[in-house]
Amino acid sequence: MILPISADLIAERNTAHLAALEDDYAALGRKLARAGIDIDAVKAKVAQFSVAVPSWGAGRGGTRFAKFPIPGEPTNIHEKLEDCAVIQQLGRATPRVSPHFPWDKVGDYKALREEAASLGLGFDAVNSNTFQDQPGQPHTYANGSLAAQDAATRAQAVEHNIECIEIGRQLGSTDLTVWVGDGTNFPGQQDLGRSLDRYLEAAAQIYAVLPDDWRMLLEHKMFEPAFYSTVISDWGSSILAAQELGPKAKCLVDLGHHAPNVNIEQIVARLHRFGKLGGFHFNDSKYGDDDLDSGSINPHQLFLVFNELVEAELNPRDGFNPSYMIDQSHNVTDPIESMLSSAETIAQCYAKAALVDRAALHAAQESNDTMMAFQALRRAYNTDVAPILAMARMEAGGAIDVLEAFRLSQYRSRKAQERKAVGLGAGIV
Ligand code: LRH
Ligand code: MN
Repeated sequence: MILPISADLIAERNTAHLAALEDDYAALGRKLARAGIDIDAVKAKVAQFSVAVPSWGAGRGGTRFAKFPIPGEPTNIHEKLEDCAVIQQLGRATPRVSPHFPWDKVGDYKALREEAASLGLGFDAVNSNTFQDQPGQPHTYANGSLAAQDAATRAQAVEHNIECIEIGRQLGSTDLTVWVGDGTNFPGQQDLGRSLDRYLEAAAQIYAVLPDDWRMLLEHKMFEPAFYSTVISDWGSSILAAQELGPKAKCLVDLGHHAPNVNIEQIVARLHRFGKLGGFHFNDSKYGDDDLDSGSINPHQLFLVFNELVEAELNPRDGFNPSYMIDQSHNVTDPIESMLSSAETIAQCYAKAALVDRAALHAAQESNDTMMAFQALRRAYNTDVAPILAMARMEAGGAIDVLEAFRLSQYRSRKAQERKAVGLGAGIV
């Protein structure tokens, strides 16, 4: 396996950081032991934890106003895979890539799967795209896709999703993520009931061809690109649609797809309760679907989501195997640095949630000792778990200080020499 960053550089920098890491790890180990927690057991859980990176996150993102490319950013799926391999080589927590079609379309998917494997990568959920028109496309999605009024347009959208499943089978995926931007900008523009019926009828045609070991992950979103109504706008619409479709249909929670201050961790608990928690698109936001770096605005919310996931792990419902994926738009940072930092933050929230003294929490909950219940979570949240993640990462061959190693590798400036420049533009990719 030829990996993009020099293993000697990683080893040399790890040697420089090792003594400090071992000191921090030992000190944290003593602190956790006093609470009856074995730090090596938590490290083992963290070593098993992983989150997929979005192929579309490897390039600079933008808004409707503008996108500011950086020299050396990837221009196709091959270069995106190379960059995702850097994130996996240094961080050791992102061994899978979630591709998006047709953005990542190639001629030979078997070869693409081998190419990814040669970089230490596999593929997670495939994402369909019926929110943009492609050159030469017979029917426009301007008035929707799976919920479109026009039957030929719905059929085209169904066909595209079935094509994504076929591609995914060749890539070794077992999940199809279906997000549709279908909705309206004006009251009365579409019948709110009939548009959902059209969506359900079309989604059922996709569901009908899902391979036995596959899942269809329905992604709800409150608004954008539609600004009056959205067909699958919230977890309620999503779980009802998933229940209507069948056991292989689950719900995907994109953290940025809710109104400000919505209790997302409770949505996670509800979807889990009914066996419909299929996956996540991790990111953060302050206002709308800002697609900011995970935990960069509200790390406590991300911790509380993982607190529900650890509780769910302890009380599994049918098929509890949520797909963890990042979905961010890197408008002002180097995408590799953002995904290294975000994967670290996500894994930190998982590790903190694993530190919660569940017996003390449950006892306080059962005796209505509100303060001690809250303190059981807060103690874990306040624990600096960075030494555990760094030790797990180093033992897996990664870098103790991922951003230092990435910058010292001068990977981006090397790619700026090799890759063609990305043109100015606007939009998410
Ligand atoms: C929609 C969304 C969806 C992707 C797109 C790139 O906002 O979250 O998951 O298809 O972003
Ligand atoms: Mn998403």
